[in-house]
Amino acid sequence: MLSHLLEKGGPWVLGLALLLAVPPAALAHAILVEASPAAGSTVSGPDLEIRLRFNSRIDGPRSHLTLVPPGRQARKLALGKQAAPEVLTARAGGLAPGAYKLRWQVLAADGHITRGEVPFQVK
Ligand SMILES: [Cu+2]
Repeated sequence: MLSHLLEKGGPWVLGLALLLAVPPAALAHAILVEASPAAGSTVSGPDLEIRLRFNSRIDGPRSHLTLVPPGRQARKLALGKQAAPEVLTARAGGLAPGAYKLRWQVLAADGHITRGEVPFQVK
């Protein structure tokens, strides 16, 4: 099909095809665009639904969410089934009031790993 298009459209179609096939790498890194809980927010415990949305597809099985409770050891969270390719969800229970950090490390579709932290409070 592509060769057929190339015969008709010539170099212009080839240029477009290359543009679509090779997005700039910088755009394909996973960047967090939406977090629940939001960074700096205060949420009610003790149970928490976590949802992170990124700007690109995430390889769920090779991505990690870790919760750092106040003054205690970080715990790895089990990820829920991905509702969408760019969304990660998890559930945390039994959260005492205090300052928490949600650490994320994700593998994007372009093979690059990015990580970050979302600080929030539980009341
Ligand atoms: Cu990348």
